[in-house]
Amino acid sequence: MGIFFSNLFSRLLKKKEMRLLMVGLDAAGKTTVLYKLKLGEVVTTIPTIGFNVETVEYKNISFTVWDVGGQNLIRGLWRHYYQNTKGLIFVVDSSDHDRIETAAEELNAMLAEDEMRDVVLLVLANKQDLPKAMPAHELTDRLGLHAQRGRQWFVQPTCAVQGSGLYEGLDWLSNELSKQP
Ligand SMILES: Nc1nc2c(ncn2[C@@H]2O[C@H](COP(=O)(O)OP(=O)(O)OP(=O)(O)O)[C@@H](O)[C@H]2O)c(=O)[nH]1
Ligand SMILES: [Mg+2]
Repeated sequence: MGIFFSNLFSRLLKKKEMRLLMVGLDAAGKTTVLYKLKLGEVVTTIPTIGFNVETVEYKNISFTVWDVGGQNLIRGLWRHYYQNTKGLIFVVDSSDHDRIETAAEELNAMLAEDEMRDVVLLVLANKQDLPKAMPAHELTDRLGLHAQRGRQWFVQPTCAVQGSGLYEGLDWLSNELSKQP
């Protein structure tokens, strides 16, 4: 898979620095995705407030991963990360029926932020290997994506532990971003 990623990323990187923000509820699979991509050293920082921020720098791509959910008090801090973010990757545990509403609320709250107005959205419908995983079309409904008018979005089924679907998702994202001025 490495060769695919290097081709993809050289395309993603052709020009300027690109910031991708990856978020999702805890245990959605964000860290697994990050390691599976094998982009470089994953650096974890635990700010005093008590949540993890992981970053990977790969050439001119900066991947920042942030857990969301139960963090209402510190949501204001996300703004630092929104700035110059071109692509948002939202990772969802497709088998977590109990928390899909919460995931939808968090996602929609983020997308409603001014800084996120023009951001391209890639949803990773993760854990598709689990028996109760909701399919992409159901997640699309539950996340309210059809209400995202004027935004480019895409739901990619993935299994992060196996690495399946990750390349396809990022390929879509890189194509969309390369269309932007
Ligand atoms: N079955 C299955 N398990 C997965 C998949 N992706 C991740 N997991 C597992 O889900 C658990 C949580 O994954 P993480 O990558 O730690 O999730 P995270 O989003 O980084 O979670 P936090 O850091 O706690 O916010 C781990 O046990 C992973 O091995 C998947 O596609 N299928
Ligand atoms: Mg994590």
